[in-house]
Amino acid sequence: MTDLSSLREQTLAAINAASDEAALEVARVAALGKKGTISALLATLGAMSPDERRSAGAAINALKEEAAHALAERRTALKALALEARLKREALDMSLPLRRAAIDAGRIHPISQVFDELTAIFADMGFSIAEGPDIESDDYNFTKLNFPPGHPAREMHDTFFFAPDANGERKLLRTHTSPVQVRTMLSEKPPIRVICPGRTYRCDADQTHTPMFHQVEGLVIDKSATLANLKWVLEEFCKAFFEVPKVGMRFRPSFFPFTSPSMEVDIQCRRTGGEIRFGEGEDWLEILGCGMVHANVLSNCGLDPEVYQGYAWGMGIDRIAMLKYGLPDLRDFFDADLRWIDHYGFKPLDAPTLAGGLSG
Ligand code: 2NL
Repeated sequence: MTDLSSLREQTLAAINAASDEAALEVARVAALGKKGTISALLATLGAMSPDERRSAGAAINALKEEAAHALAERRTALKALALEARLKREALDMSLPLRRAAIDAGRIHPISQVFDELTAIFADMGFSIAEGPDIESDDYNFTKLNFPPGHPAREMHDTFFFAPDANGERKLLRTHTSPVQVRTMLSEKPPIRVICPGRTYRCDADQTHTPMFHQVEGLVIDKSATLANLKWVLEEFCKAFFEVPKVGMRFRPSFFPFTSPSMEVDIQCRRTGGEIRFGEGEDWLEILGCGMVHANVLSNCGLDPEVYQGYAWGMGIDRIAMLKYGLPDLRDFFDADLRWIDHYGFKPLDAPTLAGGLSG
């Protein structure tokens, strides 16, 4: 019986010392497995006399039951411990800020937004979008547009010139998007209705000028494309863009080498305390230049001015983006400041449409 009581102590100690379920299984097999200590004792019963068997059998079976009970208790305790450890390990930190989904974190730059708005407005009027290279020939940027070499109007378009190539030709960074219209006239048959958005460059840098800026120009060529049509297109554009039901417009005579007659266009507005409202008030704000395409430009681009005529206009995107969205400083546009774009930018899924609203 001393054997039995020390076996009992050993077995219970091993069970209670098991620190995880695997160790507990080892203890179970050692005591109650086929070759376990208690199973071995049970196997000795067969060789005993009936009397011995009665008393030893009861004691051994009691030990077996006690061991089984201890195993079950230890298993429950280990499960509880494991759960507690897991809860501690996997605790949620409620103080962490929510991570913004990529689609919510990105913002559309106001210039891209204005490009998209212009695209929606002019696409609705049957215009297509044309694009061309930023690096242009002198011919497409100037000469074909009726700025011959030495013409004084070239002085307003000082830009960045590349070293002469093998033919002595000096490429340049385009000073307006007009060369895109030149390319369109040279490659397509009238009727032509295009708008040409893009980057443009001039040798200029101060509070209101950056060396790279953005323009949109429009061009219509047809057998009959008149000044009256031009005025209608621009008025529809202004109402749609500034999101007002009507707007006063003023056409003042001006000069551009590529148009004749040429005009600058002002729109009616009211300035109150740093805010501008369009379509009301007594103030005027210049927003674009326009005119009838010069006969020289038509013939330089392969169109017979006796058959075709056209109108064109051009405007600075950066400037109209500043006006529409109340952006105070042009230089902020190009600083790549994430806080600025977060504040002034537009949500990527709020694409401007005429039906759904241009600026949300
Ligand atoms: C302005 C004025 C203008 C044009 C651009 C143009 C293009 C061709 C032929 C004729 Cl190919 N005209 N473009 C016409 C008038 C004015 O821009 O102040 N832009 C910021």
